[in-house]
Amino acid sequence: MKPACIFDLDGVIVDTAKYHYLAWKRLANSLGFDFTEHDNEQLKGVSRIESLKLILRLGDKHLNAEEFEAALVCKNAWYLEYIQQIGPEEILPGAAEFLHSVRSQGMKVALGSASKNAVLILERIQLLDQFDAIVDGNKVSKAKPDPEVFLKAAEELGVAASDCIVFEDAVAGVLAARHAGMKVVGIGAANVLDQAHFVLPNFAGLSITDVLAKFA
Ligand code: G16
Ligand code: MG
Repeated sequence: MKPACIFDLDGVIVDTAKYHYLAWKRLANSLGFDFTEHDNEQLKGVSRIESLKLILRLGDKHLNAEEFEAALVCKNAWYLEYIQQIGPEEILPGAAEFLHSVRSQGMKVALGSASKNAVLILERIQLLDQFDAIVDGNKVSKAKPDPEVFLKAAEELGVAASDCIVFEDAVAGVLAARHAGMKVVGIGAANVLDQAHFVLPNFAGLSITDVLAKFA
């Protein structure tokens, strides 16, 4: 069977981490503590709920169930406000061309993201039509490193897990792909993503043929 590709969103297709950071920082400040860009690194690929738990631990702050829910709603409203502005110019280097190269080989493409805002973001950056299946935070109950998101993506594409290549920028995402029994290409720093089969700094100048050659 022809291999299929599954892409993470934030950090692979587009850098939404900076907008998540602005919204989390605004929330932390409203609760009376600060949240740094360094702390934000820990949130990459982590679901909204788990991110808030982590931030509250960092700020040594306790919220009751009602306040916790209100904080999630508030953060997301601020995040949506920031991403209203994004467009195709925010697509990460080479990512759109890489997607086109995958499709031109007749290979299927899925999104496997923790974000509940994935469809909105893909619409804004005008890449929604490049995906045969979208599995996002609205469709899964278990966060990465659980393999659920990628296994669902393979199922929606009708492709065996062992025939899928995942592209991920987060450690939890690389582990999720491994747990799913898939091949995984890390996007980012090789020393951080050392569980990936191999790591690329980004997609600039690359096509799927370069990646397939590495797995041959
Ligand atoms: C992304 C980000 C995370 C974010 C998560 C949930 O994951 O990396 O920082 O917390 O989505 O996003 P939302 O609040 O929009 O549901 P991914 O899996 O696309 O890298
Ligand atoms: Mg990511």
